[in-house]
Amino acid sequence: MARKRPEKSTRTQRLDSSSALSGTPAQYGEVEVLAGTGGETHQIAESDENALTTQQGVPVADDQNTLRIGARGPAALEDFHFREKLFHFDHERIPERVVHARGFGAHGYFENYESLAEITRADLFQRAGQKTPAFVRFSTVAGSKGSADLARDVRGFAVKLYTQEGNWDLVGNNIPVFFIQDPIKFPDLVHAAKPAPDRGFPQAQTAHDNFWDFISLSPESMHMVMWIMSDRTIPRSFRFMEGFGVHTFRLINADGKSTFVKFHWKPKLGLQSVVWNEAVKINGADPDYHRRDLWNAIEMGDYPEWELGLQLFDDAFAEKFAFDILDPTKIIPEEDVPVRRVGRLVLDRRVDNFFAETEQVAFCTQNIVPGIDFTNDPLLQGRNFSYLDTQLKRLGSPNFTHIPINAPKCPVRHFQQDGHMAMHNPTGRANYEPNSWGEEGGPREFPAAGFRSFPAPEEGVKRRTRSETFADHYSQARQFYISQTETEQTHIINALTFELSKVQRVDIRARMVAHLLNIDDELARAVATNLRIETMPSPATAARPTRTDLKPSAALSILRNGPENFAGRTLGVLVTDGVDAKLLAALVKAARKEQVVLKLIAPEVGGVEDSEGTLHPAHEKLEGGPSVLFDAIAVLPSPEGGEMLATFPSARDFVADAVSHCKFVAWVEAARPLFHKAGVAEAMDEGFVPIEKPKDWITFLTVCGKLRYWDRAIPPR
Ligand code: HDE
Repeated sequence: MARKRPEKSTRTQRLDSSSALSGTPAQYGEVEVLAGTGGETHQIAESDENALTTQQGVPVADDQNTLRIGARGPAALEDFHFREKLFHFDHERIPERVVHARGFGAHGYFENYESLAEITRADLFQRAGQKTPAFVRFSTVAGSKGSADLARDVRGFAVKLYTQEGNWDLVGNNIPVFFIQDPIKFPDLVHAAKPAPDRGFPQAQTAHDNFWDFISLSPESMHMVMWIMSDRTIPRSFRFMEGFGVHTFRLINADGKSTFVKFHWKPKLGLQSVVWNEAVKINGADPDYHRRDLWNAIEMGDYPEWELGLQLFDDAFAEKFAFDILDPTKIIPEEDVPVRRVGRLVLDRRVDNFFAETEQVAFCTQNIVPGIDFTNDPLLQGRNFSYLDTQLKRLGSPNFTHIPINAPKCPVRHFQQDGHMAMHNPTGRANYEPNSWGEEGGPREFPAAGFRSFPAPEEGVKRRTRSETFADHYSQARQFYISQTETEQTHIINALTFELSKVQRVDIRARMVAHLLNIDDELARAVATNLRIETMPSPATAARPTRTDLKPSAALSILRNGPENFAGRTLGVLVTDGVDAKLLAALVKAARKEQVVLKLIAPEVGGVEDSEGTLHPAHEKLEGGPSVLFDAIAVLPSPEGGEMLATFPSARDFVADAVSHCKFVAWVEAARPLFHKAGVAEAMDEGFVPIEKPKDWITFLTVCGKLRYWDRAIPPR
């Protein structure tokens, strides 16, 4: 209902002398003034259209002062506005997720390339070009909501697809295997990884005794250990990582035929990670590095994209495959079952409200649609219980599907009713079925096309057990390790060394080395040497001997699956007053052509004046824009600027870090004094690209397609 416009001349506002500056008038005595003449920035509603109200819709006249008896007297209990405001504030938080608390989401769509009707009757796969709305939430696992983005951790890759036949949640990770084989171990795994119960630290990291104690007592986790110690757990951005459904699922066609499937998400921009020393520094320089990257990419219209890949196989393959397809600690190498790319996922819309969307989104592995079904992967079966249960705790009501982000975008008709916060309430008399109320009796079962479980025959003895076919814990760990490039193997050795060096109990360190001996002898010996373990332990007792006949798989390496171009990456350009105007203009042009993002870094954020007198505002002041935030750097000072930068520790770090992180460096002659002081002048290798004329930028940006100059050795840290 429209409210009456307040009379301008009768409204009062209280001012203090500082209000014009601060924009937040406080009360130091009362002054009667005309509405709208308050502080310069403090705005007063001129009409009811933007009048502040209480939750009950009552217009609020004063939101700066509580109601009190006398200027220095007690507060009045009848101040309903104050009480309502504080009451709501006190209850603003919902429980953070026990795992995957820190996450970031975005909207988009899935587009199907071709009809997959032969394999599945799932509606979203029926027609070429069909688009299905999607919401994706990426996350880390161990850290709290406020932890830093570049913790060494698995990343969640949870996709909600709002299909015409209900919501399908594919709740995956950026690693295709998991630590454990039985869901009953999940609380133990998570407890061991999270801060210790007595001290409440360490936060968002696995480099501590409890984690490695549990892991070293759980040989089934060794394959996953290889993945988490690789650079997969320090991705450059969500945009450059793969996603995996992990478990084997079923696709069911209209005839009821089942095909086994493993789901993959392949990033269009290729795979890319950072190095550990860089990750540590990024966490300090920009703890929101990954969420900012996703936000910025979408804001710039550079929409992140993944292709959905299917590994499809039948019972015959499952029978002859060396490992159990129900074992979530195993992959099926892409060389054995190729990944068929069937569609693309595009993220083209950022959230409007973080809480409403990213925080309240409720993924449930049990959310599947006709045409998709579960298998007996024990972890998947356990997850199907856990996710629904956790949503009730977090969102507080069985009506969490009424929240827009969780609501299906297809018709929903049922007799479930009432409960906290019920938003959609049935009308009419019938709230049960079967009923005799005819057309007014509400929805009915739909045998023709409703969801039916695949009628897999099941039998067995009821007992607590683990299948014999799950017993090989080392062969695929070894296969992963031998599939890595030398650089990546070095990173795995360094990561294990770092993590185990933080473990105080020497017996736990040795126990891990005993497992590594079952994976790769050189790996185990390198880690043992780095830890200075004087007496090599015996290999851990293995339930099955390690197979050495598994072939390396190129798909498992990040570096073998890079993009070979620099598109979507960021170049940090260090400039000073007097920067060569022509070179800078040519760089801007070349970067635009190659879809590279430029960030100008300058001694002052106000910017620099180029050699022709044009002012270029900087994106970052030098101290706020260390080179760890960029994929490559260009150092373009004027001659005086080069001498000046050489005296700045932050400029020296800018260069030295980029070099030690194997980044490509574009440079002009005037950068030499800085290089000299940064200690890199002696080591200028082919990763340093001199820029003398505008077209040198093309050479540089082409070279940057390799992302890093790995030939520059990184000494173990
Ligand atoms: Fe989860 N997991 N999980 N998980 N998981 C949760 O659900 C759980 C597992 C994954 O962005 C929780 O809503 C059990 C594997 C992602 O909101 C919880 C087991 C994989 C997300 C839960 C697993 C995942 C979660 C916590 C072992 C990769 C974040 C909050 C049986 C395939 C989803 C929540 C988001 C979240 C339980 C193992 C991925 C507690 C019991 C394997 C991406 O229900």
